[in-house]
Formats: sequence, structure tokens, C-alpha cells
Amino acid sequence: MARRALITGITGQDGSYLAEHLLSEGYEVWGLVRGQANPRVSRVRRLLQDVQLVRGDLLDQGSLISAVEKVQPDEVYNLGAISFVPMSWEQAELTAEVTGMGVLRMLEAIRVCSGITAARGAGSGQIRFYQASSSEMFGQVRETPQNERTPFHPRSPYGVAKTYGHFLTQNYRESYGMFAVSGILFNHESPRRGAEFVTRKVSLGVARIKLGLATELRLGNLEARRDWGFAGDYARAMRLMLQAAEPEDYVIGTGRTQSVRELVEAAFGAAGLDWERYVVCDQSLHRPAEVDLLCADPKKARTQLGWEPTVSFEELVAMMVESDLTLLAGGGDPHQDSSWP
Ligand code: NAP
Ligand code: F7E
Repeated sequence: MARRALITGITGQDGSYLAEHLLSEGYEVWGLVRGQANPRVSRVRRLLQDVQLVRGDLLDQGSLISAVEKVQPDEVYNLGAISFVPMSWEQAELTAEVTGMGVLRMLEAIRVCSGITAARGAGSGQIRFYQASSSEMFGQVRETPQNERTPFHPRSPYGVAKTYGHFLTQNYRESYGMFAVSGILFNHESPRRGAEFVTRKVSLGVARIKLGLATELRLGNLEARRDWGFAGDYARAMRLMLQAAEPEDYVIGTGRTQSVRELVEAAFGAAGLDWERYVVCDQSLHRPAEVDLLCADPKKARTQLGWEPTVSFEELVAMMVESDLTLLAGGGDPHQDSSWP
């Protein structure tokens, strides 16, 4: 029988790539969607027609219990979160509730529906749980590159909330014997990335300038360095973690690091433009506390899961610029649900 997966965050970038990947592996895929009339749900219905939808919200314990009872999943992927770091300063409490406490609610839904107690433990045939942890937990990094043993020092309410979810996942594994793991994923991007994140903001900015729709691009800190990979590659890693013999956490990244300045150079270069003529540095876009340098050591994922990234930084940037040029040249709107390639 087909394995059954439940994905929270199905309307987001990663939810879409993971759903496509699981469908291609023969899974029956269910996506948790929230809200009375969430406009992003129609995007999922259009792009992911084989995904079945179930209503629920990470803020609502009862709805998660109902969703798990209804779907009876073999695997749960918890990708739902408030994921935009600057928003986590503006709405710190909501971020803690969704990105942090949401993990507790999802784990409790699985525990209650499976009849797991500390005395009885999880046993075999249990629901396997994946938590979307983040390199933002490393924050002000203690060593470079960062691996599974690098201590955390989060720098935003988002990073703090993810750190809570990470340790809670580990605690449910240790307390109840649950197959609960975290993927510590470094930044991953695609033509489906939200327009608020820097890679997509840059690829859309380049496309607008190239097409004569804008004359400048305003950015914040150009010196921050990130390890950027392709989201499709990272979705494969999530599934691999839940197929492992033992529940363990893994760092997923490329092992290369680039500055925002290098990203900008590459993106404008891909469209034959000189970035220095168009980019305006805007102090108001700097963050209260920055994560200066992230660079993954993905050795454990390579050796134990056989996972490798397939798209280089240069290929990723070219892919995103080309996609946004096509989108905008065709009159598309990146904020509309029809825009996903
Ligand atoms: P994204 O595009 O921002 O998607 C976030 C998802 O969370 C959306 O589907 C959103 O659904 C859902 N969500 C928000 N509030 C919710 C709530 N109260 N209940 C249920 N769902 C809710 O994020 P992404 O880039 O795909 O990332 C997926 C996960 O990986 C996130 O947890 C993120 O923090 C984590 N992560 C991402 C990266 C990265 O570089 N992309 C790296 C490390 C970790 P709505 O449509 O209902 O708003
Ligand atoms: O910023 C700098 C900014 O917003 C990257 C999320 O998926 O990855 C993501 O978090 C860097 C930062 O991603 C602008 O200061 C400069 O240093 O694209 P971002 P992020 O904060 O790294 C992690 C792993 C996650 O888990 C998160 O969910 O770029 N930067 N100028 C800018 N950033 C933005 N957004 N906009 C600018 O204008």
C-alpha cells in the first residue's frame, strides 16, 4: 500500500517541492491548509492536483488532532511556520506560537492519536515526524562550517522559536521513543520562493530593471553571507531522513558560502547588467541583530543518507532570473497564485 504523508506548510515553497517529490515516489499526499478563504490554496489546487487537502492550523490543537485522525499518516512533515525573519521582530509572540509552539501541538497530535505514553513508548509502525529546523539556530556562529554538533546562538525571535521546536523534537524522541527528527536546513531558494526573501527580491528586481519596469533595487546588508541551495534538492533530503534506520538530525546545505553582494553581482550579471548602477543601500532594511555568516558542513547527510545537492549557486541564480524574466515579460504578477512555474 502507498505510504501516506501529511505536510503542514503545503502552500509554501518547500511544501510544493516536497509534495511533488513524495508523489513521484508513489506516496498518497495530504496537505494541511488553514483559513476560511486562503488565496494560496488555489495555487496548490492548480499545481498539485493529486494532493488532498485537510483543514487545520498550527495554532489550534484540536484541528491538528482531527487532521491526524482523518489522514492516518505514516509520515508527518512539519513545514508550517512564520518563516520571514524580519517579521519575527514585528510579531514575536505570533512567531513563538506558530513556529515554536506549533511544533509542540503537532507532536502532541501524533502522540495522542497514536496512544503513546512515557510508559508505553512509541513502538513499531509508528508515525514518523520531520521538523523543519533552520540554520538560523546557529545565528552568531561558534564555528565554521556548522555541523550537527555546533552550539546554537539564535539572533532573532524566529531563530529562538526554531530552537525551541528543535529541542522539543529531540525531547519527544528521547521521552517517548518517537521517530522524530529535525533537518537543519540552510537557505534554499527557487522560482517559487516568496518575494520577500533576498534571492527572489533580487531576481524580481533584476527582471523589472531589465524590462524597463523599475530603475533601482533597494537592499539592506550586502555583507551577510549565506549557504544558498536549490529547494528541490532539499525536499529530497527531508524524505531520506524519514527512511533512515535510526531517527537522527542532519545538517543540509551546500558547503559553499556567498555574500548578498556576490548574489547581486551574479543576478545582474545573468541579465547582462552592472549592479552598481541600480542597487541602493537602504539602512532601514538592516536587521536589529544580523546573522553574519552561515556555511554548512553536510558531511553526515552525504555519508549516511547519500544526499548531494545537484544545483550550484550560479545555476540557481540564473534559474531564478530567467524564470522572473519570463514571468514579468508575460505580464505575470509574482503575488498571484498563477505565477508558480
Ligand atoms: P514559506 O514559503 O514561508 O511557507 C510557510 C508555510 O507555513 C506556508 O504554507 C504557510 O501557509 C504555513 N503557515 C503559516 N502559518 C501557519 C499556521 N498558523 N498553521 C499552519 N500553517 C501555517 O516557507 P518555506 O521556505 O517553504 O519553508 C518551509 C519550512 O522550512 C518553514 O518552517 C521554514 O521556517 C523552514 N526553513 C526554511 C528554509 C528556507 O531557506 N526556505 C531554511 C530552513 C528552514 P499559509 O499559506 O496558510 O500562510
Ligand atoms: O535574508 C540580507 C539579510 O530574508 C538573507 C528563511 O527562509 O533562511 C531564510 O532566512 C540575508 C540576510 O533569508 C535584504 O539581512 C539584505 O542576512 O533571504 P533572507 P534569511 O533571513 O537568511 C533561513 C535558513 C530560514 O530558516 C528562514 O525561514 O540577506 N538582506 N538585503 C536582505 N534580506 C531581505 N529579505 N531583503 C533585503 O532587502
